[in-house]
Amino acid sequence: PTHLSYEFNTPVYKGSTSFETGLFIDGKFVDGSTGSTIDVINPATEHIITSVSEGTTDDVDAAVAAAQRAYDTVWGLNASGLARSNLLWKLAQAMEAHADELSAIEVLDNGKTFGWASSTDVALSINVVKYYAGWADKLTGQTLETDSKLLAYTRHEPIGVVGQIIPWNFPLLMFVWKIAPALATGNTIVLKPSEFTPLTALRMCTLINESGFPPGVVNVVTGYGHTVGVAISSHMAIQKVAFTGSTLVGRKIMEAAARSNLKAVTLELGGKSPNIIFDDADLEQAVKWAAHGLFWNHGQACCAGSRIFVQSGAYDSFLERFTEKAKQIKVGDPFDKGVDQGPQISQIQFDRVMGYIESGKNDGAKIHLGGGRVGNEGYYIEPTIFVDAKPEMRIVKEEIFGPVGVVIRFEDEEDVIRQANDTMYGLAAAVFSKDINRAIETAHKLKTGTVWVNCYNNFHPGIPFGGFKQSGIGREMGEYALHHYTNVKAVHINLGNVL
Ligand code: TXE
Repeated sequence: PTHLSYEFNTPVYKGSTSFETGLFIDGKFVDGSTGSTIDVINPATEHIITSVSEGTTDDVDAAVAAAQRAYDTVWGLNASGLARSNLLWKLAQAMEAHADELSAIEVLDNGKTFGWASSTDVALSINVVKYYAGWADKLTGQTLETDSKLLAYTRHEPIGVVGQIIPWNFPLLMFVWKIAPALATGNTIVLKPSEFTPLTALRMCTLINESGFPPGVVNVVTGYGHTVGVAISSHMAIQKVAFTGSTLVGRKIMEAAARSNLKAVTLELGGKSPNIIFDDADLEQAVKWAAHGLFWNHGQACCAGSRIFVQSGAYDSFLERFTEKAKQIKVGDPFDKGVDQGPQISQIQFDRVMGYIESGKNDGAKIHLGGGRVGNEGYYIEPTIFVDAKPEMRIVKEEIFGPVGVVIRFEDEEDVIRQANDTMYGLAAAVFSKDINRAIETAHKLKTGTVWVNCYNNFHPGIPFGGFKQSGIGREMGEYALHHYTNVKAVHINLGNVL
């Protein structure tokens, strides 16, 4: 199979990596059935980094067969919770030993800065693996008595072979959010990374092998959505599919699941999250978190706070300080020191984001800051703030997935809650106020799966994350995610002679 050897000689990281980039099936790297490959592009330079195997429907079949074999023999009901816990813990330790290397691969492949890759993507990924290592030997059902002579108990059994399809914005973190709860509960996996960012997933496969997971427990098939993704979501032997990506594709996954074997579906989709700043907020804090909420990961976060609602009394002062803050964001090579924002992931996403900026201008909103490309190589876009936008404009309604937000003035609580909830999405929201009663009351009225009060983008392995409305189905992380990877079996026992 194809192979990547890379020397990082950068201001923030010096080191090297070397790993195979074929399909990872049954514990081995193999070529795809047709032998064709997909080029992987560095978004900071637009140059090819390497190529990975292009998987096919046949390759998915081979991966599912390996996963089923592993499930039936060495995993599933044949591996104790303690054994699964130990393996997950070893994987977390292997990731710790290779943390800087994983961060560097993520920067190369995705364009996020080294600082964020290591402090968030890699650090949180390691903690998520440890968190689910802790669950693996603590999974229990219930005992239920309905009559003195009748006893029942429930078992939370693994589902079997599960399919997982992930996007490019947090390649390693999404890989771990998906595999860790599935492995803790005893499932085997066929996963497809994004065709734009397959590298950390493949590096993880070598760490999974080194940690001692039996072959076939985790299988990774790189390839395109319309081939490998469709094969996974419509596979008759895959009992559950978990997806993170666009709402458009989320719909297709559900359709494929419905048409094939009615596999269980969990979806983590897009958002257009409101960030509400009341007059009585600590403005310095609000400005800091609003900038982080909108511009973190170059706006490529499903929970990005892209609609910033500011109450009239604080509007002018917020806008002035927020603009100052956004101007300080240094856009550039994500391997350089002091850089805050790297490139968007691809030419397609660059064009899409620039298209939204154009649409905002054409619809009559005003660009308050930015709006242009940075440099002429790499997919860099200026931090961009729109004002004077109307609720029906595309920049207010649709997910832009770039460093582009709208600041909207509001008058009172009722008004802002109505506007905040006026969206098909319901992933996240934030409220800034020093009045804790007002903040909590507002938090409870927002129709979103997460509300941050006086902060933004806080994540913890134990706290569930997921969407209301068209932002998704199910929850990632926490105890909640375990439920999506188990089937509940009720066993009835007749202790007497009850009929
Ligand atoms: O995502 P896709 P794209 C949003 C964001 C972005 C837009 C488009 O608004 O601008 O989606 O991004 C696989 N069957 N989000 O087009 O296509 C695909 O190969 C099965 C939000 O890159 O949804 C990849 O592995 N799978 C989101 C994964 O789906 C299919 C993160 C996601 O890609 C498939 C990413 C199919 N028919 C984008 N078609 C978030 N929630 O964070 C594609 N895929």
